[in-house]
Amino acid sequence: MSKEKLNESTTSTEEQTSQEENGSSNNVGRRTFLTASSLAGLGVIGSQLLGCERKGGAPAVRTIPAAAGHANKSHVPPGKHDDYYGFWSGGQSGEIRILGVPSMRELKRIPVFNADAATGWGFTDYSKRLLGGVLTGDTHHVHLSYKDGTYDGRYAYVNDKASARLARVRLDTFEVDAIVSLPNSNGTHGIFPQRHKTGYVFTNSEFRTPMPNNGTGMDKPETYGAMHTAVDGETMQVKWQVLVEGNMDLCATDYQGKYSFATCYNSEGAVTLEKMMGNERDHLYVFNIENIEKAVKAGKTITVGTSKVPVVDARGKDSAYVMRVPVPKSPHGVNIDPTGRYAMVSGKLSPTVSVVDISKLAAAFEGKIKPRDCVIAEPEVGLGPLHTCFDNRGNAYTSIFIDSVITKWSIAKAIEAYGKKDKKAATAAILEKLPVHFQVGHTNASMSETKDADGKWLIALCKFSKDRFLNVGLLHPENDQLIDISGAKMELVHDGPTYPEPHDCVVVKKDLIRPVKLDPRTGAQYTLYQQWAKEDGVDLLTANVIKRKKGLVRVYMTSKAPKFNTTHFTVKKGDTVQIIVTNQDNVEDLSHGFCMTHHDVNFLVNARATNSMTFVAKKEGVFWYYCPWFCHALHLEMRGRMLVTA
Ligand code: CUK
Ligand code: CUA
Repeated sequence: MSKEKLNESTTSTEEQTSQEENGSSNNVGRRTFLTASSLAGLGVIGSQLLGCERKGGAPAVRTIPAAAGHANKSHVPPGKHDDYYGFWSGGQSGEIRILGVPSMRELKRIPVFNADAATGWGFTDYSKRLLGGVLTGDTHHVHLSYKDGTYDGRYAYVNDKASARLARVRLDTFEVDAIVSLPNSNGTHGIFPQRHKTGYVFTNSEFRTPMPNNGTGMDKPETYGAMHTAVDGETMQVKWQVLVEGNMDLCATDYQGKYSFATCYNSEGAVTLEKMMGNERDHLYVFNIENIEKAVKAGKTITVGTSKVPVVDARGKDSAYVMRVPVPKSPHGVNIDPTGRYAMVSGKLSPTVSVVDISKLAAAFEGKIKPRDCVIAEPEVGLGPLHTCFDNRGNAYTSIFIDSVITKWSIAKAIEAYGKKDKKAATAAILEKLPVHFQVGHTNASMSETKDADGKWLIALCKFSKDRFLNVGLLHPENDQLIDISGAKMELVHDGPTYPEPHDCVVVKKDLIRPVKLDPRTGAQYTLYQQWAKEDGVDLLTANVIKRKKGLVRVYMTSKAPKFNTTHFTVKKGDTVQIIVTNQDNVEDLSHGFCMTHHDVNFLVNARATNSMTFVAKKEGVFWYYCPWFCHALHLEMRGRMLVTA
């Protein structure tokens, strides 16, 4: 949609008066706010928003000029490694994906909240315990554990928006080791770990619900609330929650461990889209962790519903626990710059990014200044700003959804221009706008979420690829574009089609991640199998044992290429059978697996790992089981028989 058109449809907002205390130095042109009237008809103008012209209902066809060929920069020759690990959330796939950057080669998918036939995740006994029967998920934000402001290579955390869960991945094995359900939370969206050490991982509830959510109160949305939840990143236990009135979107933490942040796009407390866009300003919530911890310690808390987690009730007005910094309008992303001084809050329905000076927050908490006084710049970056990342030269890069650009701007110049009448200064802060293809959501840059941002690569995670790739039917790939930001100008170097729909990624220097190649035989999964073996008087490492207890038959075996040490066993029709396989190969990448034909049983057993799955023997007969992973010249012979008798 052209800007003229958008302005035309929004001029009425000029008459609206701000309901917030007005930062007098607010230099934002109101006319560019997006309003209910301009966006409620999204269905009508949607095709324009997406930049495709539809005539007479015919599908849009538009030739996209090929991007200039800078492909060599992203080329990593065969046999060579990438410089960075990219951790991608997997969106509705419920997984995490690992990419090499800059090649953008997909190296691995880590099943998290989804069921995965390749590995058996979601079907194996251990994964079932973690997932509790819920096999869909929606992962938006993946972040790693920190020490002293940079990644320590221990864990990755990821949210499940669909079922309010937080999962942790061990970065030695690249496997999930814990999943926690978050009480009193609906639509858990933004997450962020503390950056000074492995402390809390904070999560935001995006959807407000009645508190407690017990089947009453639907018609009183003014009483709904949402939770900012602190999970212990070591134990993965929920420590406390803060109850606020507005819905929270993205999450961030400072570098000192003093504050966590949440954008709030619905200060109206509405339950319909039109009404959620009523206010000119919403908020950045700032949570004061020390004060909250004190309240928890002193027992100044409530419990909500059936959960025993202590809850600090901070609804309604500013307190020692939560402060609301007014920012325009329905803000989305909040990102902290690598110096740790500024929180950048993207306006979404305002063409601005609000720069919050973190060093001023203490004075605002003490009531010495107004919360809005913490805003020290508000550059106009384009229509629909969503997320911001950084280089190491004082520049910020904001993803602009509606305009489909990445806007590069100077933080120092934006601060300088704030409040000045002189339009030149404001223009000077905006350095460059690079078109991306198309409708970019998140953007992130190499090491951008750490103090060691290095200004090399930027990823633009575009929601639509239109016709930039071969047509593959109804659902098109998304387009994760790689942009070189090391020079004076941004340079698009690679189009990366992705299966829907990663939202966010972090790009991490490869030396910071230290994966193992053989299962370390530590952690919760291995402990579970050791426990079973102990109960049954079995040695996992040599087991060739069948243990029968009421209705349950445990079959322990080992695998070593190209053999299972158990070549046949017998069970009765109706028995519940648990197959426990320990891989005795001490050779990296020598994975075996176990597939029981006709029983929906198929799982992976990595080198030195133990894994298991349970099924019911429903039908008499001889059934072959086999190793589904090509492990040896005699791999096809790696099999055995189960006899099911009447
Ligand atoms: S959200 Cu998707 S573009 Cu879930 Cu991080 Cu902003
Ligand atoms: Cu073991 Cu194939």
